Amino acid sequence: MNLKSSRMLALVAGTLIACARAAQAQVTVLDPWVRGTVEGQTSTGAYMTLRSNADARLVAVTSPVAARCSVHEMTMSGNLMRMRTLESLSIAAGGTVTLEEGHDHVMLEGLTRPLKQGDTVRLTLTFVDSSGKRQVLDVQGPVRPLGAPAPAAPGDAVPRRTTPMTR
Ligand SMILES: [Cu+2]
Repeated sequence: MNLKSSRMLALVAGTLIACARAAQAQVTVLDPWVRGTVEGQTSTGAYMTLRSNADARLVAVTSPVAARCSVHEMTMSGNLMRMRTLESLSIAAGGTVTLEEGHDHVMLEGLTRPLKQGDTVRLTLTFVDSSGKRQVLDVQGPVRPLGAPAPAAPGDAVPRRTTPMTR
């Protein structure tokens, strides 16, 4: 094998390794749930913990029970809590992002029906990794009634958010 062809081989091998790495990006959704509603209420929140072994972004959420789903960031403006739509939500490699009440959450708007305890809500989450590869995950979130305490998050003992958000 001459020098030129061995260089070519190294280049091909490098590309294959890069592809294999990109293919490994895997997001896991833990403990999804949705807050129940009362008659006439048209929006609610969905909560969950997201984990990824590689850099990834949550870029879209859809649900059959809502006309629109988006990721909202909660910020304090003086004494007022404000919600703002995020274009995407970043999860760093090996990191965890928790969406919980009073903090960042998935907003379901234009609800097609009231959500009662015992219902399950399907959420379809689309993630994109750093190579542009998409991963679509369907999860089923149980409905917890208004006023019921939120379940203990799996990572309660660790800081709520370990990865920075995309603004
Ligand atoms: Cu919101």
